[in-house]
Amino acid sequence: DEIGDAAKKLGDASYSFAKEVDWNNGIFLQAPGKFQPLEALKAIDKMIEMGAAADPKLLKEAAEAHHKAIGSISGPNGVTSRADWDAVNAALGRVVASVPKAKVMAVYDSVKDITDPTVPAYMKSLVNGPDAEKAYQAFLEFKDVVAKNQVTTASAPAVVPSGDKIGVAAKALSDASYPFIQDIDWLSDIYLKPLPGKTAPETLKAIDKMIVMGAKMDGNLLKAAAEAHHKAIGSIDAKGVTSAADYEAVNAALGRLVASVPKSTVMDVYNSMAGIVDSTVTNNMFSKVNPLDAMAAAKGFYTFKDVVEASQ
Ligand code: DGD
Ligand code: CLA
Ligand code: PID
Ligand code: PID
Ligand code: PID
Ligand code: PID
Ligand code: PID
Repeated sequence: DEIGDAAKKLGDASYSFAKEVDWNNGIFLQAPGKFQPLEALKAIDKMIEMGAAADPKLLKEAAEAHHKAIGSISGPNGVTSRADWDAVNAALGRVVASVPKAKVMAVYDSVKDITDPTVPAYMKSLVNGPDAEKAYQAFLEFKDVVAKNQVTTASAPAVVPSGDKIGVAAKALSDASYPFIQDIDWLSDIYLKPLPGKTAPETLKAIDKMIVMGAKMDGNLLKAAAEAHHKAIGSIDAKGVTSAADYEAVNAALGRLVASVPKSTVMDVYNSMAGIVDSTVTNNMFSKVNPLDAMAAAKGFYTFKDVVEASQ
């Protein structure tokens, strides 16, 4: 297709840049300017809306392309192969073309709002400048091809199941865990801190398992889960806590999503995460909330999971 051909040209002009970027740099975990959690949440919300509007099949293919690309990484900078670089660009170009332009620009504008204007020049200073300029020029040509193939209306909204066992169980889980949710400091910057003692390549292995799980999920249920998060963001209070009803809808949506993939795929995520999250992290989280609330939430979760497993 046209976007695939354009991605080859983009690769010709941008792969030297890709090789120069230190993909393992811890700086990418930092906020791109002043830490403003509620403004950042707005930007995430625009990405969620864009994801919810995208063609689920193309999202799945993009996740698969990223998984493949992780498999061909080489060298100290963590760069993927030239062929996989092109394939990721093509897949993302197709995702972008599957949503109306305004949804893409809403992401751009909201990310701009939280990005310090000196960030781009600083990033450029870390690589060979002319290579960055060449890559940007090629991106501008690529985007014209994407725009030419872009839809003007979003894909249909998700079909949300109702009256199912997971929905019923989600109410019990949410009643048991909402007090815990209200104890958590959602506006803290601790969630942006690197995991103690873990390197980027180690963390990437766990992310890869999540990508694999995402690629196997039912596309309609994934879209429904994204829509539920978008609605939940719309009802947050000053501390970032969503309403009880929207929290319940998120739990129901995520439970159905988990049930749409094999158990072993879920356990691969859990086991890889358990390998990088040590008990100092979970104990620290626990120390900041009411212990009884956390234990009631945990009990609720371990009951909920049996219902999910039964529908899996
Ligand atoms: C936890 C889990 C939460 C950990 C929170 C930190 C996670 C950080 C993730 C960082 C992600 C980095 C990348 C993000 C993206 C970056 C983008 C650039 O507190 C365990 C041990 C292992 C815990 C770590 C693994 C958790 C993995 C969960 C998957 C998360 C995937 C999502 C990641 C983020 C991305 C989302 C999009 O399981 O867990 C606490 C448990 O720790 C406590 O141990 C459990 C035992 O496993 C269990 O067997 C049992 O003993 C239990 O239960 C205690 O404790 C007992 C009774 O048995 C119960 O019935 C009940 O009564 C209970 O007590 C009541 O207290
Ligand atoms: Mg989420 C999970 C935040 C958008 C899909 N997400 C998580 C949690 C964290 C979070 C609270 C990971 C850390 C953890 O396990 O803590 N997400 C979060 C934010 C946003 C967001 C702030 C921003 C909008 N997510 C989002 C979107 C999607 C997802 C758009 C796609 C639709 N997210 C998604 C999935 C999962 C998460 C599939 C998870 O599996 C993971 C999670 O919650 O795992 C348990 C602990 C969790 C909480 C504090 C909240 C849940 C409370 C449960 C139901 C009860 C508590 C149990 C116990 C005390 C602790 C967990 C024990 C553990 C062994 C499971
Ligand atoms: C400017 C000035 C003009 C010239 C110009 C110009 C530039 C405009 C630009 C630009 C626009 C632009 C847009 C970009 C957009 C990037 C969007 C990224 C979206 C990320 C998402 C992430 C996610 C997910 C995902 C799916 C999940 C939800 C999420 C589901 C259902 C200024 C040059 C024209 C770069 C969507 C993918 C996992 C949140 O206009 O004179 O330069 O760049 O998890 O969804 O699961
Ligand atoms: C524009 C203007 C509007 C019209 C429009 C428009 C277009 C927007 C577009 C577009 C946005 C867009 C985004 C694209 C992004 C591509 C990103 C590619 C990333 C590839 C990576 C590969 C890799 C890896 C991997 C992980 C490793 C690092 C690597 C570590 C730690 C402008 C059309 C709406 C195409 C990251 C995955 C293995 C490098 O808005 O008027 O057209 O395209 O190895 O990580 O090692
Ligand atoms: C233990 C001991 C026993 C008792 C027990 C026990 C506990 C086991 C547990 C547990 C397992 C477990 C699993 C959990 C899994 C969470 C999985 C999260 C996945 C997140 C994903 C994120 C993403 C996306 C997304 C879609 C995108 C891709 C991504 C596309 C196409 C120890 C109690 C049985 C919690 C997939 C969603 C946006 C990467 O066994 O005695 O306690 O928890 O962006 O995909 O866009
Ligand atoms: C298990 C064991 C296997 C069988 C199995 C199994 C089950 C795994 C499961 C499961 C995993 C799972 C995960 C669930 C996670 C739910 C997470 C809910 C999060 C809700 C949030 C709501 C909110 C917001 C929001 C953003 C705001 C904060 C809030 C800020 C900055 C165990 C079946 C495979 C259900 C985060 C979105 C508005 C609070 O593996 O044997 O069954 O379920 O307002 O952010 O303000
Ligand atoms: C213990 C012992 C067992 C019993 C038990 C127990 C307790 C475990 C616990 C607990 C685990 C736990 C985990 C918590 C996790 C919270 C995760 C929150 C994530 C929030 C995010 C917010 C954000 C943003 C956002 C984007 C911004 C950055 C942020 C930028 C660029 C010990 C009870 C099971 C509480 C990700 C989205 C706005 C950070 O296990 O016997 O008690 O709690 O602002 O992006 O700025």
